[in-house]
Amino acid sequence: MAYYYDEPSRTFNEYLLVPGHTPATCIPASVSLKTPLVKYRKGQEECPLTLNIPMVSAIMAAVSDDNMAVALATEGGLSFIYGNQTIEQEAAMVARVKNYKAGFVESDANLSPEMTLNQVVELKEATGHSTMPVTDDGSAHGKLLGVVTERDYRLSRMTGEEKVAEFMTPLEKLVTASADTSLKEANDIIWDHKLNSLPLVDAEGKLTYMVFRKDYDNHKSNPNEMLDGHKRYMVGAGINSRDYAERVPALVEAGADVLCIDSSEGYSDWQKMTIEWVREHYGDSVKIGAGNVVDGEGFRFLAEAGADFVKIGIGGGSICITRETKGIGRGQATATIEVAKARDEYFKETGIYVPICSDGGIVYDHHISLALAMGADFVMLGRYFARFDESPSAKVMVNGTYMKEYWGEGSARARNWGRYDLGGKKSLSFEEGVDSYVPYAGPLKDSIAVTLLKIKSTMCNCGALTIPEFQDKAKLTVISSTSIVEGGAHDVLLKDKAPYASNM
Ligand code: RVP
Repeated sequence: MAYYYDEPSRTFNEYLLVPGHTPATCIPASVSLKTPLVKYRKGQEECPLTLNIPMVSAIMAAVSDDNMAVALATEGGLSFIYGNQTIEQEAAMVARVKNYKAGFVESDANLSPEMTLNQVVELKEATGHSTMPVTDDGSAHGKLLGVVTERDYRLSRMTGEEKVAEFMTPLEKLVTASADTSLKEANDIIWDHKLNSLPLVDAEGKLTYMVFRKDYDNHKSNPNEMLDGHKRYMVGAGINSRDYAERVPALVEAGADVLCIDSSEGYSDWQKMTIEWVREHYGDSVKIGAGNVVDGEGFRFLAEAGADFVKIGIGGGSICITRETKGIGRGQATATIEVAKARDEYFKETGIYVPICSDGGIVYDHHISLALAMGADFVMLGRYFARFDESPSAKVMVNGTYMKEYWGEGSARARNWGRYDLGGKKSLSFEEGVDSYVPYAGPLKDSIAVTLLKIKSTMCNCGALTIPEFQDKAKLTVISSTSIVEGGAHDVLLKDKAPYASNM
């Protein structure tokens, strides 16, 4: 006879935190959101990989490319580059993150000396950049001949047909620095010479990077940056349980800091075999997460298989219709609570702490706080990150409002058979995801700051300065459907929706 659970499976929206005592020392500025990403012997050693904020971006083509990875690592989180692309393409994205030098910009608005002022204006409009290096072949790494900024031309007094060579600031009048200049040195030169930008050139006079005054200021104001031992941004990458023998070496070679098997259902021999292959070839030096599971049994299976972290969630993603198409899944809150219990039991038995990640179904910022309180070490979000400038998807106008496109990996658009197929014909037999729009939300930096502040405030209301303390002290209550209504604005006529009322 089938097994029946005693309790219904619940979502985050059905829970609230009951505040605890807040000591005077407990203020958001003092809260640390550091959290372990991979397994370790808690209490006996340091976790080898720690997130500075408990947020990672989903392994999805509409969410996590190299651009998003740099933006999120800057804020202290981590992206998992999507795996539903060729091995070469994915490895190239990882390599671009690892080679990205914060503050060093590969110019995307470049001129050749023969171009005209009209073309300069066009390029400025297309890229939004007003400082343009002039190189012999008009490329980002050609021989540097000069620079054009808005101070070099006056549209009202020129015809537009003038050649760049006639009005650029030529090389001999520019301050430049050698290619091996550090960011700190570049900044000193910028300040000493009152510059807005500094071109770096190699021994042959070829342009390598531009350093801009404003970027250095940005770089300085990111104390949470996720950097590796060589001060490079950290990045994760998704893999599947099919082509791992080719994909893993390419990603490791490209510099991926952590991998994650991306599957809608992870309690399977395929995942075990993938982890075993990684252990056999790389020992513990390659970190690999697995999932997704929704109960303690699934967690234990993957922990025993050697997973470095375990991801939770089936069917809760905003674009996911797995529950409708296959009738499998579990409310995200219940799944998180149960897996957290299994994680703690496993720790008691073995001394090994395997971090868990609640993946999907985060609609409001406070859902992140709830997931953490329920025991998640970090959360994975797709919809949340898809809304920002930095996500790879298109920004489109729909009925007068800007939207970003967001589609599931199980949608016909993504055709990510590696994530859904259970063996056989290497194709998507039916859809488990939809194609959608999400409201455009500007730059990641602005929204994530508000989200993190909300989490820290909630933690302070519960008297906690760290995530483990929060998990220890949190008191959670299931709420009735009428109290959900009471929790929003009610019985008033809303004048306007408050900004940041939710992240929808
Ligand atoms: P959300 O943040 O609610 O948008 O959910 C993102 C998660 O949804 C992903 O991390 C993944 O686990 C899941 N997903 C991705 N594609 C699909 C699908 O097509 N069903 N589901």
